[in-house]
Amino acid sequence: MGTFLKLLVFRASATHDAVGSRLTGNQEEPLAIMKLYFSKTSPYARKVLLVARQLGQMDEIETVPVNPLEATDDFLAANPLSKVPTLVVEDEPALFDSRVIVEFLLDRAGMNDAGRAKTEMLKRQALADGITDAALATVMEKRRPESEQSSYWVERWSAAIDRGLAHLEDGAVNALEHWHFDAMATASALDYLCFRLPEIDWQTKYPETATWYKAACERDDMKATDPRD
Ligand SMILES: N[C@@H](CCC(=O)N[C@@H](CS)C(=O)NCC(=O)O)C(=O)O
Repeated sequence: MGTFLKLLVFRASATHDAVGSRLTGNQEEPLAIMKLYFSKTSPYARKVLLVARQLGQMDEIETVPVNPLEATDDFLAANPLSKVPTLVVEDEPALFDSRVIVEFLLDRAGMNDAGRAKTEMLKRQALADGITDAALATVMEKRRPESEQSSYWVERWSAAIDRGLAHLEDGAVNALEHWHFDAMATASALDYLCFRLPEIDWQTKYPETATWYKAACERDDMKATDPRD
């Protein structure tokens, strides 16, 4: 872990120990010391929310909905790229993108073991995020005037999604037996495909991945973060 991140983790947990809760009457209420800029329909933000839920960190996080396409000054000051998710911890410079935030939350929970298994999980997360990248780009392109859309790029993204799914079906999905961040990234990516690009009939073509996806969708945290609600 780099010095900067170590410092952030230390400061965040030290501050949390000191002021992480406040007394209201006789009840102790957790105090949110992290602010997550998110959008309900962002699959990257959904992944981060799933990780935070799994790590029991939601009490410490204030969620702030933003439309990154119509960003406020507050949000742009936090993330010059104007993308969600973005995490602000106390008065420290904001953290982005979603993979950096996942690392930070795992560190904060003391659950970030390095090693070969972690590298494989990062790779599966990259695969899932890559499918999401291609799907999101397709969705955005299709919202542009038809005459301005690039069929070259839409076909390239479509091919990337299909190869990504084939790679999942060929084995990566078998490694997703535990609900770790790689599984959360994959579930978010697959559900984004169903949500925004239902015309892609990937579930018939990739049945093992479809079975895994259906089971993931039964989870309470997946239901609680469903972008359709
Ligand atoms: N690599 C980034 C991607 C984040 C991203 O592209 N988020 C989209 C929403 S799904 C966004 O904020 N788009 C606004 C923009 O690109 O201006 C991550 O993993 O966080």
